[in-house]
Amino acid sequence: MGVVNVTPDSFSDGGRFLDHRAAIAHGRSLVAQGAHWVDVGGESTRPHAEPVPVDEELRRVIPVVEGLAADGVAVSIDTRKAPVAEAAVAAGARMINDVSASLGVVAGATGAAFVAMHMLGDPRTMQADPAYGDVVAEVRDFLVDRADAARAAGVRDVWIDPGIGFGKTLDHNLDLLANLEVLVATGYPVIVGTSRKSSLGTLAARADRTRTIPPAGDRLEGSVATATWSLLRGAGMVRVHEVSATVRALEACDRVLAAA
Ligand code: PMM
Repeated sequence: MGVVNVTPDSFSDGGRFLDHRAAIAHGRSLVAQGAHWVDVGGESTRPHAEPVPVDEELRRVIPVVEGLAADGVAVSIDTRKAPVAEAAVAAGARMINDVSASLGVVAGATGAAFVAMHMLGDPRTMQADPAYGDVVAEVRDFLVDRADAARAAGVRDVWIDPGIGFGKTLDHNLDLLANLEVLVATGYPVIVGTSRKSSLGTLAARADRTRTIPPAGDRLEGSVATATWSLLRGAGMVRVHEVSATVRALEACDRVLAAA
């Protein structure tokens, strides 16, 4: 899944694709690089981000969803708002990617696929000292509950996502990635989004033996490594910004696996 953020302030690519034509062109190029899905979002969920009004989110995303869907692209809408999800599906989106895991009923009513992601709190507060007893078990139990509810609401294609970086420290994120098989064992297909996230900046600074955290656009190696790790450990999809590099890495791993 390739990412198109139509926002002024996303941590990873904020401001680059606010123009609808640029966003559509970027989505098309991600498909040409090998993405099966394009995830279109109009509200930044980076730590401390303020919510965006519905009208503004609609204005940002609907023309982009329409433009890509008209080209036959499988579009996912990244939103926490029912009216945005409904309008996006009406405009051609086939999946609702919901970081609040609360739109299962909307997905059921519209016939869209659904991603239930785990987040502790909301973007304004989530990185203020997140704490768990057992992060892997708690995330799994939450996701199974939300996924079961979405199924009961009539959604046929339900995905679960541990929500890397959403109310989690570096150690929480590593724990979730190291124990991905616990999520895979639920039987729900798993999607993972590590791309460009701040934990990877921290790890890159350690690898460089400096204290300088590289900016979001310079975290490719960790993004590709963790996407590859996730797929090898059983995830069914990864959400990434750099599609071409990820596809190349996966192709190399696939060849090795085929020869094993
Ligand atoms: N991360 C972001 C936004 N949406 N959706 C899912 N399912 N999983 C994620 O990890 C996720 C998401 C934040 O990153 P961005 O700035 O790249 O959109």
